[in-house]
Amino acid sequence: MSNVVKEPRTVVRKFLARPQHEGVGATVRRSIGRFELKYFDPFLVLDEFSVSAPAGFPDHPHRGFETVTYMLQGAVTHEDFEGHKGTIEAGDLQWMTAGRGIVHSEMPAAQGTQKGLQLWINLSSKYKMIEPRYQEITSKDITEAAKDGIKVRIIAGEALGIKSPIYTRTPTMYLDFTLNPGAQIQQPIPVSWNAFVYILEGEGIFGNSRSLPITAHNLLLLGGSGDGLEAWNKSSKSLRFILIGGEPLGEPVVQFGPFVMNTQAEIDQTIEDYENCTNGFEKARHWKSESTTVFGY
Ligand code: FJE
Ligand code: FE
Repeated sequence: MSNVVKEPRTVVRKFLARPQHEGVGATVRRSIGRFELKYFDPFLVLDEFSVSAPAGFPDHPHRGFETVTYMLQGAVTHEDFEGHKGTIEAGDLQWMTAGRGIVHSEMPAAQGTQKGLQLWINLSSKYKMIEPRYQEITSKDITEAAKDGIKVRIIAGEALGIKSPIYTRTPTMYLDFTLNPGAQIQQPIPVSWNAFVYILEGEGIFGNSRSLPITAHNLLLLGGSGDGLEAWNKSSKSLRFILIGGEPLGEPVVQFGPFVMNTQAEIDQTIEDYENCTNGFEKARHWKSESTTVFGY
C-alpha cells in the first residue's frame, strides 16, 4: 500500500470501558466522559450502550452540543418535543445537533438487546444556541468503501477517497473499519485534531506494528501531531473498530449533566430556561413522549 501516512500517531493511553448504569435500567460502557477522561476536546461522551425494554432513556433535555447515535444491533425509537420521531435501526445513523435545546426520549424499538454507540460532540460558543437540526442516514445510504481486506463505513469525513455527506458543525471524522485477518490500514488524520480508536470486535494492533494486540471495549487515545493512523489485524478473526477525530475547540467547558456551556452563568441560565420552558425549551411545557407513556414512567 502507498504511504499515505508519513508520521503515524502512537497510542498514548488506553481505557477499558466497563459497564455502568445509565438512563432507566440501561447499561453503558462509557469511555470518554468518565472521571479519568472527563473531556477529550471536542468530545464529551462516548457510550457503547446496551438496552432492553422496558429500560431506556425517557424524556430528557440537551443543550450546547451534538449527539451522534450509531446503531449496532436492534433498534431505538426517538421522539422529541417538536414531534420529530423515528426509529434508528442497526447500521443507521442519527446526527442530532441539539443547539439551544432538544427534549426527547430514546427507547428500545425491538425485542432483545439494542446496542449502539452514542457520541457527544461539543459545539463552539458561537453555535451552542443555534436551532436544533437532525441529519439521519439509513444503513443502505451510508457509503462503504472496500479495498485489500479493509471495509470502511464512512459516517463522517473521508476515507479511501470517498466523502460522507454529513455536515459536521464541529469538524469531525467518524469511520467504522472492518479488517480481515492479515489486513492493515493507513488512514490520514488532520495533524491538529484530537483522535481516538474504540474497538468493537476482535483484536488489533495500533500505532506500532510491534505493540501488543488490543481487544473490544478499549478506547485508545492517539498522540497528537502525527498525520494518521496505522493499524494491523494480525489475528485469525475479523477486527472491527471506530476511528473518531475532531478539531479541538480550545474553550472552557462547564457541564451540568446534559447541558454543556462555557460558563457557570450560562449553565444557571440554561437550568432556568429548562424549568421555565423559555429560550428554546418552550415546547417542553405540554410535552411528554408517547414511549414514556407506554412504558409508564
Ligand atoms: C442519560 C443525560 C442523557 N448515553 N447512550 C443523562 F442524555 C442520558 C442519555 C444517554 C444515552 C442515550 C442513548 Cl440512546 C445512548 C446514552 C446517555 O440519554 F442517560 C443521562 N443520565
Ligand atoms: Fe438524548
